[in-house]
Amino acid sequence: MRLALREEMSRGSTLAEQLSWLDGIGFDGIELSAASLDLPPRELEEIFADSPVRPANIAGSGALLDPDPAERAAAKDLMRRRLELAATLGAVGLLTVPQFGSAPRLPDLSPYKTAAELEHELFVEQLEELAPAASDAGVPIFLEPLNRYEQHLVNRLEQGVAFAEQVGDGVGIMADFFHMNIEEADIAASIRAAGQYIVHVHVADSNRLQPGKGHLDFRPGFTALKEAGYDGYLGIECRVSGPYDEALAESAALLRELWDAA
Ligand code: LER
Ligand code: MN
Repeated sequence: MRLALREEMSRGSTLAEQLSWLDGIGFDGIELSAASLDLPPRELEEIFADSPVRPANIAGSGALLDPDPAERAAAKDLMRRRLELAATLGAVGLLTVPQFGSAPRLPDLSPYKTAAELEHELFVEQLEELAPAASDAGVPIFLEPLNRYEQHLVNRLEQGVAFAEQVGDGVGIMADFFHMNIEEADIAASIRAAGQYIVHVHVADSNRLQPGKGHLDFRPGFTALKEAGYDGYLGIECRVSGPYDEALAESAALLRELWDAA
């Protein structure tokens, strides 16, 4: 298991400074999701060449289901460019949120199709167009299930797996303990059922503070991940309570301890 932190949570005014800070507090990777993605790929390669901290994953687009066709086309272009970047940098894949918001933005065309049906079918078509690019690049697009207040299309792991199975090669899912804590009946059972489809994991506690500051028991989920052969990152994504560096270093140590004991 390796530990990563979101770019937005990493201290420093340049990516090089952020990597150096992450190294200092014991992190192995960074999730590229902010300003770094505006840098030319060559510059990113050079910055990472000077650090032991690895690019864990790259943010994909959250606009694949935008009602505007021009926005959807731009979202697919962005996904293709970022798949190439993920392959170049050796990231595990493209973190993709199917849509944001608790209600569809497409029109309700019932009795022909409801908005939810249209979204579902459109998402399959979008993924079918992009999956060959992911397979060619050798890095998957992985879908992030979010809780019902942030997303409505994919709330649980099994819903992400259904898309991945329907589309085939090039599509996986991820598991975020904060969202699973809200949406899954049994986190460990859901992880076991999703098994090999899980390519990345986010961790935050029940209250979305750093692991250790809420009431979530990570151990059954970690055991299930280990049984599924998961050896990727745990990416911390949370608000931080306490002195920032110390609090994160302490949480990182706790996660390593819980993982080893699971
Ligand atoms: C949002 O709640 C979340 O978990 C992020 O990882 C979305 O990219
Ligand atoms: Mn997340």
